Amino acid sequence: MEQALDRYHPSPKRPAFVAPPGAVDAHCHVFGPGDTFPYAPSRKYTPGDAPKAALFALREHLGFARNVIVQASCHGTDNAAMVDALVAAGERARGIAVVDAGVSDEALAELHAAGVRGVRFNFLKRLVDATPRSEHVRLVERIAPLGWHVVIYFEAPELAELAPFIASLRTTVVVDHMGRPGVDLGTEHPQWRRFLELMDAHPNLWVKVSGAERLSKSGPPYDDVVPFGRALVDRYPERVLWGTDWPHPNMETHVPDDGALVDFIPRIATSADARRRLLVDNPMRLYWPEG
Ligand code: 0GY
Repeated sequence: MEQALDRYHPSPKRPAFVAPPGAVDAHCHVFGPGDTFPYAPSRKYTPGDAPKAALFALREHLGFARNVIVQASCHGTDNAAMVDALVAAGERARGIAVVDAGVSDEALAELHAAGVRGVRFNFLKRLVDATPRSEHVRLVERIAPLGWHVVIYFEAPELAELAPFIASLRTTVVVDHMGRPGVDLGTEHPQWRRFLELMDAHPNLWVKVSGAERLSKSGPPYDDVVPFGRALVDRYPERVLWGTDWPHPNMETHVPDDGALVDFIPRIATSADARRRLLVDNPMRLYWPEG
């Protein structure tokens, strides 16, 4: 197992870009603290603690209003740290859980009451052991009646194999981190075209234009990711979400400055209308449909 190298940025800049009122950071995590919410024995990495108070302080510092907190692999199927953060945040947060297909109806109802609105399927081999596809199918049947959706995390080379499964899903499906393209391959590469074709063919697919710090080969200010993010925002203005990805586990190249990531937003969403949809209208429709 990797050592805990991860620490989030201790003093992110205050962004120059002022987010519209009600902006949602739709992809972030809480980690631990480990002495209260132990990390899963099956985890593939041990993060530095990133507790809810630090997330909420960041939200205020960046000028955002709400968070969608995504269960990370280091907590396995124990959603307690994420749920604790949701309960503390009240209406200012929603959650995405990781659960087994055998989860009880009672547990699902409790998660829903806390603010969970979906489950995450993680296909990254460096993060999780493989789950049989039949388990995913069974779980989707369990969560669909709650009105929940599926968040899916894969890397672009895996898409050809995963596409039939993704296409079979009838819930809303949100793809993490732009589908993790190889940005050095460029936007004309078949790998990227395949992802756009899937998005085109399935209006229930959404995508997070997050993860610039992970996708970039050139590093801050992530110039090489701009064409990818902008293509998605332009093409699917009503199906894009954005998130900080705080606290950025498993970063090997640099410690991302979350303020700089916020300043990346106007480079990929180039009109006020596109930014309002990305940061407010779309996440509110998906996570706070009651308004
Ligand atoms: C992310 C990305 C990563 C980690 C996880 O569940 C996780 O542990 O999602 C990663 O290492 O790429 O979204 O936080």
